[in-house]
Amino acid sequence: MPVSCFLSSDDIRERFARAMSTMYQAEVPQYGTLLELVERVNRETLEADSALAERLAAHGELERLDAERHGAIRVGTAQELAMLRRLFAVMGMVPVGYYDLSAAGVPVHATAFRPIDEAALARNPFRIFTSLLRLELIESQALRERAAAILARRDIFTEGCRESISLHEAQGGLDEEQAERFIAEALETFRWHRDATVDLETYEALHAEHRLIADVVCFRGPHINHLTPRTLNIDEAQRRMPDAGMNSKAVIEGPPRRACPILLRQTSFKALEEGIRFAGKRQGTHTARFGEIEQRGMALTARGRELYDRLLGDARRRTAGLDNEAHQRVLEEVFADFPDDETVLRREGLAFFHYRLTDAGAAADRLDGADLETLIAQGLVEAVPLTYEDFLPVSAAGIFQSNLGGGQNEAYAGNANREAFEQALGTPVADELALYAERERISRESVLEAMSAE
Ligand code: OOG
Ligand code: NI
Repeated sequence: MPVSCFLSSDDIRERFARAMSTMYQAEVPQYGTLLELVERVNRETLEADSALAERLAAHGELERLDAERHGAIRVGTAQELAMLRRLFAVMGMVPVGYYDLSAAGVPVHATAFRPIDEAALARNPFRIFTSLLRLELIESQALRERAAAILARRDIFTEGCRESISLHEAQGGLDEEQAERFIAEALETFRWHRDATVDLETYEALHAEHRLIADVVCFRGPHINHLTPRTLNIDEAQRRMPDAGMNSKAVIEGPPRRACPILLRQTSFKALEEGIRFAGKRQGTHTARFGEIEQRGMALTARGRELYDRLLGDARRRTAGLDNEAHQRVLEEVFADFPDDETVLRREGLAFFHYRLTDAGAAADRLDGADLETLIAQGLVEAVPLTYEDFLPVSAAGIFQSNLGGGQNEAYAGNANREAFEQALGTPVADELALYAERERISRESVLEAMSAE
Protein backbone atom coordinates (compact mmCIF):
# COMPACT_ATOMS: atom_id res chain seq x y z
CA MET A 1 0.00 0.00 0.00
CA PRO A 2 1.40 3.43 -0.86
CA VAL A 3 2.42 5.34 2.23
CA SER A 4 0.51 8.44 1.12
CA CYS A 5 -2.80 6.67 1.84
CA PHE A 6 -2.02 6.50 5.53
CA LEU A 7 -3.52 8.90 8.00
CA SER A 8 -0.92 10.54 10.23
CA SER A 9 -0.74 9.36 13.82
CA ASP A 10 -1.65 12.95 14.78
CA ASP A 11 -4.91 12.67 12.83
CA ILE A 12 -5.75 9.36 14.45
CA ARG A 13 -4.98 10.73 17.93
CA GLU A 14 -7.12 13.78 17.33
CA ARG A 15 -10.07 11.73 16.06
CA PHE A 16 -9.71 9.26 18.88
CA ALA A 17 -9.68 12.02 21.52
CA ARG A 18 -12.79 13.53 19.97
CA ALA A 19 -14.57 10.16 19.89
CA MET A 20 -13.60 9.56 23.51
CA SER A 21 -15.00 12.97 24.49
CA THR A 22 -18.31 12.28 22.74
CA MET A 23 -18.58 8.91 24.47
CA TYR A 24 -17.73 10.34 27.90
CA GLN A 25 -20.21 13.21 27.57
CA ALA A 26 -22.94 10.69 26.79
CA GLU A 27 -21.88 8.46 29.70
CA VAL A 28 -21.37 11.23 32.30
CA PRO A 29 -23.78 14.15 31.70
CA GLN A 30 -22.10 16.22 34.41
CA TYR A 31 -18.96 16.17 32.30
CA GLY A 32 -20.95 17.98 29.58
CA THR A 33 -21.91 20.60 32.19
CA LEU A 34 -18.22 21.04 33.05
CA LEU A 35 -17.37 21.54 29.36
CA GLU A 36 -20.05 24.25 29.12
CA LEU A 37 -18.69 26.00 32.21
CA VAL A 38 -15.14 25.90 30.85
CA GLU A 39 -16.28 27.20 27.49
CA ARG A 40 -18.06 30.14 29.17
CA VAL A 41 -15.11 31.02 31.40
CA ASN A 42 -12.73 30.76 28.44
CA ARG A 43 -14.92 33.05 26.34
CA GLU A 44 -15.17 35.66 29.10
CA THR A 45 -11.43 35.48 29.75
CA LEU A 46 -10.67 36.10 26.07
CA GLU A 47 -13.16 38.99 25.94
CA ALA A 48 -11.50 40.62 28.94
CA ASP A 49 -7.92 40.05 27.74
CA SER A 50 -7.43 40.94 24.09
CA ALA A 51 -3.66 40.41 24.28
CA LEU A 52 -4.26 36.81 25.34
CA ALA A 53 -6.84 36.38 22.56
CA GLU A 54 -4.36 37.68 20.00
CA ARG A 55 -1.55 35.50 21.28
CA LEU A 56 -3.71 32.37 21.13
CA ALA A 57 -5.00 33.29 17.67
CA ALA A 58 -1.45 33.84 16.40
CA HIS A 59 -0.51 30.32 17.50
CA GLY A 60 -3.63 28.75 16.01
CA GLU A 61 -4.77 27.80 19.49
CA LEU A 62 -8.28 29.21 19.44
CA GLU A 63 -9.67 26.48 17.18
CA ARG A 64 -8.45 23.73 19.45
CA LEU A 65 -9.08 25.43 22.76
CA ASP A 66 -11.99 23.09 23.47
CA ALA A 67 -10.12 19.87 22.68
CA GLU A 68 -9.41 17.73 25.73
CA ARG A 69 -5.83 17.75 26.99
CA HIS A 70 -5.80 14.48 28.89
CA GLY A 71 -7.67 11.52 30.31
CA ALA A 72 -6.86 8.69 32.71
CA ILE A 73 -7.29 4.93 32.99
CA ARG A 74 -6.20 2.18 35.39
CA VAL A 75 -5.28 -1.34 34.36
CA GLY A 76 -4.74 -4.57 36.25
CA THR A 77 -2.04 -6.64 34.57
CA ALA A 78 1.28 -6.40 32.77
CA GLN A 79 -0.32 -7.91 29.65
CA GLU A 80 -2.97 -5.19 29.59
CA LEU A 81 -0.36 -2.45 30.00
CA ALA A 82 1.90 -3.90 27.31
CA MET A 83 -0.99 -4.10 24.83
CA LEU A 84 -2.00 -0.52 25.65
CA ARG A 85 1.51 0.55 24.76
CA ARG A 86 0.97 -0.90 21.29
CA LEU A 87 -2.50 0.65 21.06
CA PHE A 88 -1.28 4.15 21.95
CA ALA A 89 1.68 3.80 19.57
CA VAL A 90 -0.83 3.83 16.70
CA MET A 91 -1.62 7.40 17.77
CA GLY A 92 1.98 8.51 18.24
CA MET A 93 1.68 8.30 22.03
CA VAL A 94 4.66 6.87 23.91
CA PRO A 95 5.23 6.30 27.64
CA VAL A 96 6.86 9.29 29.31
CA GLY A 97 7.78 9.47 32.99
CA TYR A 98 7.33 7.16 35.97
CA TYR A 99 4.88 8.12 38.72
CA ASP A 100 4.96 6.29 42.04
CA LEU A 101 1.60 6.72 43.77
CA SER A 102 2.39 4.26 46.56
CA ALA A 103 4.11 7.20 48.26
CA ALA A 104 0.63 8.73 48.58
CA GLY A 105 -0.99 5.55 49.84
CA VAL A 106 -2.46 4.51 46.49
CA PRO A 107 -1.45 1.02 45.25
CA VAL A 108 -0.57 1.94 41.65
CA HIS A 109 2.32 3.24 39.59
CA ALA A 110 1.87 5.03 36.32
CA THR A 111 3.15 6.65 33.15
CA ALA A 112 1.74 9.15 30.67
CA PHE A 113 1.25 8.05 27.08
CA ARG A 114 1.75 11.19 25.02
CA PRO A 115 3.16 12.61 21.79
CA ILE A 116 6.73 13.89 22.14
CA ASP A 117 7.76 15.78 19.04
CA GLU A 118 7.24 19.49 18.57
CA ALA A 119 4.83 19.27 15.65
CA ALA A 120 2.72 16.51 17.19
CA LEU A 121 2.41 18.41 20.48
CA ALA A 122 1.42 21.57 18.65
CA ARG A 123 -1.21 19.69 16.66
CA ASN A 124 -2.85 17.84 19.56
CA PRO A 125 -1.12 17.10 22.87
CA PHE A 126 -3.72 14.57 24.12
CA ARG A 127 -2.28 12.31 26.81
CA ILE A 128 -3.53 9.38 28.84
CA PHE A 129 -2.34 8.99 32.43
CA THR A 130 -2.17 5.21 32.75
CA SER A 131 -1.90 3.49 36.11
CA LEU A 132 -1.03 -0.14 36.76
CA LEU A 133 -2.51 -1.79 39.85
CA ARG A 134 0.09 -3.27 42.21
CA LEU A 135 -1.47 -6.39 43.64
CA GLU A 136 1.86 -7.23 45.26
CA LEU A 137 1.19 -4.44 47.76
CA ILE A 138 -1.94 -6.16 49.10
CA GLU A 139 -1.10 -7.85 52.34
CA SER A 140 -3.68 -10.64 52.30
CA GLN A 141 -2.49 -13.46 50.08
CA ALA A 142 -6.03 -14.80 49.66
CA LEU A 143 -7.30 -11.44 48.41
CA ARG A 144 -4.30 -11.02 46.13
CA GLU A 145 -4.92 -14.38 44.53
CA ARG A 146 -8.62 -13.75 44.20
CA ALA A 147 -7.99 -10.45 42.39
CA ALA A 148 -5.35 -11.97 40.12
CA ALA A 149 -7.67 -14.83 39.16
CA ILE A 150 -10.46 -12.40 38.23
CA LEU A 151 -8.11 -10.27 36.15
CA ALA A 152 -6.71 -13.33 34.39
CA ARG A 153 -10.19 -14.15 33.04
CA ARG A 154 -10.82 -10.85 31.26
CA ASP A 155 -9.72 -9.54 27.89
CA ILE A 156 -10.04 -5.76 27.72
CA PHE A 157 -9.44 -5.58 23.95
CA THR A 158 -11.82 -6.54 21.17
CA GLU A 159 -10.64 -8.90 18.46
CA GLY A 160 -11.00 -6.04 15.96
CA CYS A 161 -8.79 -3.81 18.10
CA ARG A 162 -6.03 -6.41 18.21
CA GLU A 163 -6.30 -6.87 14.43
CA SER A 164 -6.11 -3.13 13.80
CA ILE A 165 -3.01 -2.78 15.98
CA SER A 166 -1.29 -5.70 14.23
CA LEU A 167 -2.25 -4.26 10.85
CA HIS A 168 -0.74 -0.92 11.83
CA GLU A 169 2.45 -2.60 12.95
CA ALA A 170 2.70 -4.67 9.76
CA GLN A 171 1.93 -1.83 7.34
CA GLY A 172 3.47 1.05 9.27
CA GLY A 173 0.20 3.00 9.15
CA LEU A 174 -3.58 2.87 8.63
CA ASP A 175 -5.64 4.29 5.80
CA GLU A 176 -8.84 6.25 6.40
CA GLU A 177 -11.15 3.26 6.65
CA GLN A 178 -8.72 1.21 8.76
CA ALA A 179 -8.14 4.16 11.09
CA GLU A 180 -11.87 4.63 11.62
CA ARG A 181 -12.20 0.96 12.45
CA PHE A 182 -9.26 1.17 14.83
CA ILE A 183 -10.83 4.14 16.64
CA ALA A 184 -14.22 2.46 16.98
CA GLU A 185 -12.66 -0.78 18.25
CA ALA A 186 -10.16 0.91 20.57
CA LEU A 187 -12.95 2.99 22.12
CA GLU A 188 -14.60 -0.23 23.36
CA THR A 189 -11.73 -0.79 25.79
CA PHE A 190 -12.53 2.47 27.59
CA ARG A 191 -16.32 2.20 27.72
CA TRP A 192 -18.24 2.11 30.99
CA HIS A 193 -19.99 -1.12 32.02
CA ARG A 194 -22.91 -0.98 34.44
CA ASP A 195 -22.51 -4.71 34.99
CA ALA A 196 -19.70 -5.77 37.28
CA THR A 197 -17.96 -9.06 36.50
CA VAL A 198 -18.09 -10.13 40.16
CA ASP A 199 -20.71 -10.52 42.88
CA LEU A 200 -21.31 -7.84 45.49
CA GLU A 201 -19.48 -9.76 48.19
CA THR A 202 -16.29 -9.95 46.10
CA TYR A 203 -16.59 -6.27 45.22
CA GLU A 204 -16.92 -5.36 48.88
CA ALA A 205 -13.94 -7.47 49.90
CA LEU A 206 -11.73 -5.77 47.32
CA HIS A 207 -13.20 -2.36 48.11
CA ALA A 208 -12.42 -2.83 51.79
CA GLU A 209 -8.73 -3.28 50.93
CA HIS A 210 -8.73 -0.20 48.67
CA ARG A 211 -11.44 1.38 46.51
CA LEU A 212 -9.08 1.52 43.57
CA ILE A 213 -8.55 -2.22 43.63
CA ALA A 214 -12.29 -2.75 43.27
CA ASP A 215 -12.37 -0.20 40.47
CA VAL A 216 -9.70 -2.00 38.47
CA VAL A 217 -10.61 -5.61 39.19
CA CYS A 218 -14.42 -5.78 39.13
CA PHE A 219 -15.22 -4.51 35.64
CA ARG A 220 -14.76 -5.69 32.09
CA GLY A 221 -12.26 -3.02 31.22
CA PRO A 222 -10.39 0.15 32.19
CA HIS A 223 -13.22 2.64 31.77
CA ILE A 224 -11.98 6.15 31.10
CA ASN A 225 -12.28 7.71 34.57
CA HIS A 226 -12.00 11.38 33.58
CA LEU A 227 -11.23 13.73 30.73
CA THR A 228 -9.68 17.14 31.14
CA PRO A 229 -10.17 20.22 28.96
CA ARG A 230 -8.02 23.33 29.14
CA THR A 231 -9.23 26.35 31.06
CA LEU A 232 -7.83 29.85 30.64
CA ASN A 233 -8.79 30.77 34.20
CA ILE A 234 -8.84 27.88 36.63
CA ASP A 235 -9.48 30.08 39.69
CA GLU A 236 -12.70 31.40 38.16
CA ALA A 237 -13.79 27.96 36.93
CA GLN A 238 -13.23 26.52 40.42
CA ARG A 239 -15.26 29.36 41.96
CA ARG A 240 -18.21 28.71 39.65
CA MET A 241 -18.37 24.93 39.92
CA PRO A 242 -20.72 24.74 42.94
CA ASP A 243 -23.27 27.08 41.34
CA ALA A 244 -23.24 24.88 38.25
CA GLY A 245 -24.22 21.96 40.48
CA MET A 246 -20.77 20.41 40.74
CA ASN A 247 -19.14 19.08 43.89
CA SER A 248 -15.67 20.49 43.31
CA LYS A 249 -12.61 19.13 45.07
CA ALA A 250 -11.56 21.35 47.95
CA VAL A 251 -8.46 22.95 46.44
CA ILE A 252 -6.70 23.57 43.15
CA GLU A 253 -3.63 21.32 42.87
CA GLY A 254 -0.22 22.60 41.81
CA PRO A 255 1.42 26.01 41.95
CA PRO A 256 -0.45 29.26 42.67
CA ARG A 257 -1.59 31.78 40.08
CA ARG A 258 1.42 33.70 38.73
CA ALA A 259 2.43 36.25 36.08
CA CYS A 260 4.59 33.50 34.50
CA PRO A 261 2.61 30.27 34.95
CA ILE A 262 4.68 27.19 35.74
CA LEU A 263 3.95 23.46 35.44
CA LEU A 264 0.32 22.50 35.83
CA ARG A 265 -2.71 23.58 37.86
CA GLN A 266 -5.69 21.21 38.10
CA THR A 267 -9.03 20.81 39.79
CA SER A 268 -12.05 18.57 39.31
CA PHE A 269 -15.58 17.75 40.30
CA LYS A 270 -15.57 14.71 42.54
CA ALA A 271 -16.36 11.23 41.33
CA LEU A 272 -20.06 10.41 41.11
CA GLU A 273 -21.81 7.49 42.80
CA GLU A 274 -23.21 5.32 40.02
CA GLY A 275 -25.56 2.33 40.03
CA ILE A 276 -23.99 -1.07 39.34
CA ARG A 277 -25.54 -4.50 38.72
CA PHE A 278 -23.45 -7.21 40.34
CA ALA A 279 -23.34 -10.85 39.39
CA GLY A 280 -26.18 -12.64 41.13
CA LYS A 281 -28.46 -9.67 40.23
CA ARG A 282 -27.68 -7.63 43.36
CA GLN A 283 -27.70 -3.84 42.93
CA GLY A 284 -25.01 -1.58 44.35
CA THR A 285 -23.00 1.53 43.58
CA HIS A 286 -19.49 2.43 42.54
CA THR A 287 -17.65 5.76 42.62
CA ALA A 288 -14.95 6.24 40.02
CA ARG A 289 -15.72 8.77 37.32
CA PHE A 290 -15.22 12.52 37.47
CA GLY A 291 -14.39 15.57 35.35
CA GLU A 292 -11.26 17.65 35.59
CA ILE A 293 -9.83 20.90 34.18
CA GLU A 294 -6.25 21.99 33.74
CA GLN A 295 -4.15 25.08 33.08
CA ARG A 296 -0.56 24.56 31.98
CA GLY A 297 2.50 26.73 32.36
CA MET A 298 6.17 26.39 31.52
CA ALA A 299 8.27 23.25 31.93
CA LEU A 300 10.86 23.52 34.72
CA THR A 301 14.44 22.24 34.65
CA ALA A 302 15.63 19.84 37.36
CA ARG A 303 16.73 22.91 39.31
CA GLY A 304 13.36 24.63 38.89
CA ARG A 305 11.58 21.46 39.81
CA GLU A 306 13.62 21.09 43.00
CA LEU A 307 12.66 24.60 44.03
CA TYR A 308 8.99 23.89 43.20
CA ASP A 309 8.98 20.67 45.22
CA ARG A 310 10.64 22.38 48.17
CA LEU A 311 8.24 25.33 48.20
CA LEU A 312 5.22 23.06 47.73
CA GLY A 313 6.42 21.00 50.68
CA ASP A 314 6.78 24.17 52.80
CA ALA A 315 3.30 25.33 51.80
CA ARG A 316 1.69 21.97 52.53
CA ARG A 317 2.82 22.13 56.12
CA ARG A 318 0.71 25.30 56.46
CA THR A 319 -2.35 24.56 54.35
CA ALA A 320 -3.92 21.45 55.90
CA GLY A 321 -7.67 21.92 56.17
CA LEU A 322 -7.75 25.38 54.55
CA ASP A 323 -10.39 26.25 51.95
CA ASN A 324 -9.23 27.01 48.43
CA GLU A 325 -8.97 30.80 48.85
CA ALA A 326 -6.87 30.58 52.02
CA HIS A 327 -4.85 27.73 50.52
CA GLN A 328 -4.04 29.87 47.47
CA ARG A 329 -3.00 32.80 49.68
CA VAL A 330 -0.49 30.64 51.53
CA LEU A 331 0.82 29.23 48.24
CA GLU A 332 1.27 32.74 46.84
CA GLU A 333 3.16 33.81 49.92
CA VAL A 334 5.48 30.79 49.85
CA PHE A 335 6.01 30.98 46.08
CA ALA A 336 7.19 34.58 46.35
CA ASP A 337 10.59 32.84 46.49
CA PHE A 338 10.11 31.46 42.96
CA PRO A 339 11.20 34.08 40.37
CA ASP A 340 8.23 35.27 38.33
CA ASP A 341 9.96 36.93 35.41
CA GLU A 342 10.76 35.11 32.16
CA THR A 343 14.24 36.52 31.77
CA VAL A 344 15.18 35.64 35.35
CA LEU A 345 13.70 32.16 35.01
CA ARG A 346 15.76 31.63 31.89
CA ARG A 347 19.02 33.12 33.15
CA GLU A 348 18.82 31.17 36.40
CA GLY A 349 18.19 27.94 34.51
CA LEU A 350 14.85 27.30 36.22
CA ALA A 351 12.68 26.74 33.11
CA PHE A 352 13.07 25.37 29.58
CA PHE A 353 12.79 27.63 26.54
CA HIS A 354 12.44 27.38 22.79
CA TYR A 355 14.65 29.80 20.87
CA ARG A 356 13.64 31.23 17.51
CA LEU A 357 14.58 34.06 15.19
CA THR A 358 12.42 37.16 15.32
CA ASP A 359 11.43 38.80 12.00
CA ALA A 360 14.36 41.17 12.52
CA GLY A 361 16.62 38.18 13.14
CA ALA A 362 15.49 36.47 9.96
CA ALA A 363 16.22 39.63 7.96
CA ALA A 364 19.54 40.46 9.67
CA ASP A 365 23.02 39.85 8.31
CA ARG A 366 24.87 36.88 9.71
CA LEU A 367 27.30 37.67 12.50
CA ASP A 368 30.57 36.12 13.39
CA GLY A 369 30.71 34.50 16.82
CA ALA A 370 27.24 35.68 17.82
CA ASP A 371 26.21 34.56 21.28
CA LEU A 372 22.68 33.91 22.37
CA GLU A 373 22.34 36.59 25.06
CA THR A 374 23.57 39.29 22.68
CA LEU A 375 21.20 38.14 19.95
CA ILE A 376 18.30 38.25 22.40
CA ALA A 377 19.35 41.69 23.68
CA GLN A 378 19.46 42.90 20.07
CA GLY A 379 15.95 41.61 19.41
CA LEU A 380 17.14 39.13 16.77
CA VAL A 381 16.26 36.02 18.76
CA GLU A 382 13.43 35.42 21.21
CA ALA A 383 13.02 32.80 23.91
CA VAL A 384 9.55 31.31 24.36
CA PRO A 385 8.89 29.05 27.37
CA LEU A 386 8.26 25.38 26.62
CA THR A 387 4.87 24.21 27.90
CA TYR A 388 4.88 21.51 30.58
CA GLU A 389 3.45 18.40 28.91
CA ASP A 390 3.54 15.98 31.85
CA PHE A 391 1.88 15.37 35.21
CA LEU A 392 2.79 16.08 38.84
CA PRO A 393 2.89 13.19 41.30
CA VAL A 394 1.74 15.25 44.31
CA SER A 395 -1.14 16.71 42.28
CA ALA A 396 -2.09 13.31 40.88
CA ALA A 397 -2.11 11.95 44.43
CA GLY A 398 -4.39 14.84 45.45
CA ILE A 399 -6.76 14.00 42.60
CA PHE A 400 -6.80 10.29 43.46
CA GLN A 401 -7.39 11.05 47.13
CA SER A 402 -10.19 13.53 46.61
CA ASN A 403 -12.02 10.66 44.92
CA LEU A 404 -11.21 8.00 47.48
CA GLY A 405 -12.94 9.52 50.48
CA GLY A 406 -9.78 9.38 52.60
CA GLY A 407 -9.05 5.81 51.52
CA GLN A 408 -5.31 5.87 51.41
CA ASN A 409 -3.10 3.26 52.99
CA GLU A 410 0.21 4.40 54.46
CA ALA A 411 1.48 0.81 54.41
CA TYR A 412 1.95 1.05 50.62
CA ALA A 413 4.48 3.90 50.88
CA GLY A 414 8.15 3.65 49.98
CA ASN A 415 7.59 1.15 47.23
CA ALA A 416 8.62 2.87 44.01
CA ASN A 417 9.57 0.19 41.50
CA ARG A 418 10.24 1.69 38.14
CA GLU A 419 12.03 -1.42 36.97
CA ALA A 420 8.99 -3.62 37.55
CA PHE A 421 6.79 -1.08 35.79
CA GLU A 422 9.04 -0.96 32.75
CA GLN A 423 9.21 -4.73 32.70
CA ALA A 424 5.40 -4.88 32.64
CA LEU A 425 5.27 -2.20 29.96
CA GLY A 426 7.88 -3.98 27.86
CA THR A 427 10.01 -0.86 27.37
CA PRO A 428 11.67 1.89 29.41
CA VAL A 429 9.68 5.08 29.92
CA ALA A 430 11.17 8.24 28.40
CA ASP A 431 12.76 10.77 30.76
CA GLU A 432 10.63 13.90 30.53
CA LEU A 433 13.40 16.29 31.56
CA ALA A 434 15.68 14.91 28.85
CA LEU A 435 12.92 15.50 26.27
CA TYR A 436 12.57 19.20 27.20
CA ALA A 437 16.33 19.67 27.35
CA GLU A 438 16.71 18.17 23.89
CA ARG A 439 14.02 20.40 22.39
CA GLU A 440 15.70 23.44 23.94
CA ARG A 441 19.12 22.37 22.67
CA ILE A 442 17.92 21.83 19.10
CA SER A 443 16.24 25.24 19.00
CA ARG A 444 19.32 26.95 20.45
CA GLU A 445 21.63 25.33 17.95
CA SER A 446 19.43 26.06 15.00
CA VAL A 447 19.17 29.81 15.75
CA LEU A 448 22.90 30.01 16.35
CA GLU A 449 23.56 28.22 13.11
CA ALA A 450 21.12 30.46 11.23
CA MET A 451 22.81 33.59 12.63
CA SER A 452 26.48 32.70 12.30
CA ALA A 453 28.63 33.32 9.25
CA GLU A 454 29.94 30.14 7.58
C1 OOG B 1 -5.45 9.51 37.66
C2 OOG B 1 -5.16 10.71 38.50
C3 OOG B 1 -3.99 11.48 37.91
C4 OOG B 1 -3.87 13.83 36.93
O1 OOG B 1 -4.41 14.68 36.20
O2 OOG B 1 -2.95 14.10 37.71
C5 OOG B 1 -4.41 12.46 36.86
C6 OOG B 1 -6.58 8.65 38.13
O3 OOG B 1 -7.39 9.06 38.98
O4 OOG B 1 -6.68 7.53 37.58
O5 OOG B 1 -5.15 12.22 35.97
NI1 NI C 1 -6.17 14.06 35.36
